Amino acid sequence: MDIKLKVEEKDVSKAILNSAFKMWMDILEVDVVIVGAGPSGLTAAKYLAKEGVKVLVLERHLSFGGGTWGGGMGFPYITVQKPADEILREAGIKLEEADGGLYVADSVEVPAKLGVGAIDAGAKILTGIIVEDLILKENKVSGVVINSYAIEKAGFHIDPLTINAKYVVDATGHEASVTNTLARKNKELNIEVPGEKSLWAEKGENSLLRNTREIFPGLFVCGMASNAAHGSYRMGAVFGGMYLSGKKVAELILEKLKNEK
Ligand code: 48F
Repeated sequence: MDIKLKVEEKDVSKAILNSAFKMWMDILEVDVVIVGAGPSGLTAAKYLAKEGVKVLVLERHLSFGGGTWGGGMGFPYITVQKPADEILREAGIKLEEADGGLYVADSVEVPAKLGVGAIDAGAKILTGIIVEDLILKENKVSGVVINSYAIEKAGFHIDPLTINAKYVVDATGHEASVTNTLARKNKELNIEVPGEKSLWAEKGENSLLRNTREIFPGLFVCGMASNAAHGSYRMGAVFGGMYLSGKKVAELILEKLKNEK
């Protein structure tokens, strides 16, 4: 096989910079920013983008999938229960039946296919970006303040950039980092973020759906962030509530967007 691969260094840089510039110009204003590309955030992104909503997912790590990859204590499987199994089946994920009404899925296949599903539906996932604050105007969240996670990690004092959004979703998992930031920086809003309780799987799963809501004008919580924001239980390596919470937040936002028209 005699193949000659042609490449000029400056063309590589030019191609990357041109695409990055176009992309950044396009995402400065979106309908919905989802903070965190874990199971709930990716599910929300897919169901919003599928309906033509302009969705941007911001994830501080270089990979998407959040706390799914390692399964339970490093054993590469997660569990899901009805009716959330439908969300995984729709994404083409293989499920095996287990005791107690559970299904088991491969913890690498799940985030890979959920990510592809969100991207194919039209969502943009941007990794390596941390949301460090919110734009708060006239008592409404109207966007996010972002920085490179590498810059944050290095501890450099470099000012951030911003992205405007009609709605922001805190899908940051156990930390509920976006809601925490809002509460910490704006004491007069009297937002309490009690943090999650210890583990009680069934209670945790069910409260997750109740706690998935608009917690402050313009700011929604979903996934584990919604339980952390309400002082509810954690649930361990059962993920049904996460997918249903992502779908629910998408439905709540779709309703809001519809009423705006
Ligand atoms: O933690 P994570 O997977 O959130 P989730 O969707 O799912 C929780 C489960 O993984 C699991 C569980 C089992 O049911 O309880 O823990 O609620 O994903 C949250 C993502 O948000 C990112 C973080 O890196 C992770 O990938 N993240 C957190 N804070 C920020 C952030 C931030 N400020 N900016 C950007 N990304």
